Amino acid sequence: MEMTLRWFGTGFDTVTLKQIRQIPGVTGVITTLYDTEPGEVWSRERIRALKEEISASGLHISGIESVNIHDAIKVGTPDRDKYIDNYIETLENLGKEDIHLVCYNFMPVFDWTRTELARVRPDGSTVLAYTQKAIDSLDPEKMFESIKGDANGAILPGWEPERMAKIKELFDMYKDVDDEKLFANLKYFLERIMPVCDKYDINMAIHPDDPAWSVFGLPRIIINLENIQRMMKMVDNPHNGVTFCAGSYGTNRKNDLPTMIRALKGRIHFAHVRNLKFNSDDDFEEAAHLSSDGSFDMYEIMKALYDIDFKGPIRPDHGRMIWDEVAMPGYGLYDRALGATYLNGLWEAICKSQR
Ligand code: CS2
Ligand code: MN
Repeated sequence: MEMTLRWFGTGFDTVTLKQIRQIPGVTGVITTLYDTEPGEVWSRERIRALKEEISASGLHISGIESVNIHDAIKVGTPDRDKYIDNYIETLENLGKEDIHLVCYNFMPVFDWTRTELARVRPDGSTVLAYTQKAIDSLDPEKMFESIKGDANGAILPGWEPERMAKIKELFDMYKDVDDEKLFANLKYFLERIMPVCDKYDINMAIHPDDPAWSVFGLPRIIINLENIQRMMKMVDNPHNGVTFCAGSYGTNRKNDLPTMIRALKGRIHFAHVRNLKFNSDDDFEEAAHLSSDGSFDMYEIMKALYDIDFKGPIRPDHGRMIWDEVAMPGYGLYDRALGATYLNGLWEAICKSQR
């Protein structure tokens, strides 16, 4: 595996490449062109400029998170082909610039969903949290309004204000889309992009829906092993794989994370490793990466990745806000650096104990 950190780009991220370079063992970044909109073509020039900026800091691009999917593709509207053509052009440009990993998601309307962005934990740190009670009493169209005050001024990934301004239209677009329709639209998209992935050896890594169940009655399909296997079978190509996000699959306590990892051998192209603390089955908060701070056995998760001979990038995922840092919720420097260091420590111990 390669240890990496997500970086949103100069002007968007409070964390600098220089800081990332100084986290022991982190050699790559997972990045994006944060100011592009879903459906837009990424030019080769901009991709190259991003690459050069990152390599000048002594790091390299380990993958893209995300090239977002236009809603027309997820809904399957008549103009979807135009947006798929653009997506293919973006993949071609990434391939020509020697980038071989793309994380994306197929969640309708909202990307990840949390009801709080700054829940205070006993140690005084703040974290993202979810409680079903709050969702049940919330008007979905007010969701964005209800959390944006806690965003520390950051644009949250997947919660772009331009999209949220059209929230009514978005809900309307999805009104006839159920799980089956969403699967069919995903299949259509994957079938069209696989030739370019084959040509440039690009691994597509779908990110799970977070939380891993339907929110506000919207269909959500990338939620458990059965559905991932269905997705992989319906377009059976090794380039059609997954981002194994422990914190997202782990929201559903029926998902046995190490077992899932072992079952997905060869098709996990990217891993997000983080921990959650459950207060009840439908109330959880994000914890430090350390096993004892949350509900997951992080050793078993890393061990499973080791056992399947995982060679792709791993990144710590959301971190707590600690030491008075002001940053995008989940994406400060300090706690993710602690997370990366802890995961590297587990990995070293696993490797040495296997000798
Ligand atoms: C991320 C997602 O911050 C997060 O929760 O894991 O926003 C993720 O980047 C996207 O869903 C991937 O497309
Ligand atoms: Mn994730």
